Amino acid sequence: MTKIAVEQKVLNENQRLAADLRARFQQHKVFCVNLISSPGSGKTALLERTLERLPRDARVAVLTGDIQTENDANRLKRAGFPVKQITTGGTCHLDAKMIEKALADWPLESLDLLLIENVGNLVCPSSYDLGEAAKIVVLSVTEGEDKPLKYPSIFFKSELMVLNKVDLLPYVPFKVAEARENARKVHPGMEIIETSCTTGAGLDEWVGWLRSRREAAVING
Ligand SMILES: Nc1nc2c(ncn2[C@@H]2O[C@H](COP(=O)(O)OP(=O)(O)O)[C@@H](O)[C@H]2O)c(=O)[nH]1
Ligand SMILES: [Mg+2]
Repeated sequence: MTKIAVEQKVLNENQRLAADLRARFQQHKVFCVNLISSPGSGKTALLERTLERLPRDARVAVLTGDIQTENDANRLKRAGFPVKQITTGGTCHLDAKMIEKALADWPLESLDLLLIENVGNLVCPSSYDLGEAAKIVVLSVTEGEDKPLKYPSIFFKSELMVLNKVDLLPYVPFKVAEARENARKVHPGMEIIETSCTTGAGLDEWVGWLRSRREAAVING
């Protein structure tokens, strides 16, 4: 088989598993989001700040992916909600099979919200559906405003861009208006929320987005 044929077979198999996961999430009314960014944009920090803002009895769980280490799971567990690390051992993205395996002993009927932090990478994760209701791309102001143009696939497929680390804007030559324009060139109408995980700016808007998007998903099935 050629390399392309093998890749297509892997992606088709992933699509089948992701469709099963999506059906299970819908059946149990679990709103699942898949956070994607370069390493270091602040996915884990955003999830830490999100969990801190949720009520103690929120029915939320987190799966966090990295090539090695349990560091992110250890950070996220401090909030007291169920968290599992998926270490891929070299693979540059999460796939649907990894999610299915990680969920094997988590009853979906006990969850309303499943937050997935993908492996830090703007390329490969965009090709692997995890059964999520929404992909969210995180871009931080230290990465350059041209990234939506350089890595269009993930910006095209994400419903929302979280523009993080806005507290650093006084110190970096990052043009917010240009970054927003570039994101919308690739994905017209894309939602954008500016956040800082250190000052807390934009975090209420982000948590509000999660809440209202979840309600819409549950109502519309
Ligand atoms: N100044 C600033 N630093 C941040 C912010 N969000 C995350 N960081 C820092 O950026 C680094 C990478 O964050 P992390 O959450 O591990 O990113 P991840 O690799 O995308 O999960 C850490 O040192 C964070 O403390 C932010 O909004 N502002
Ligand atoms: Mg992380």
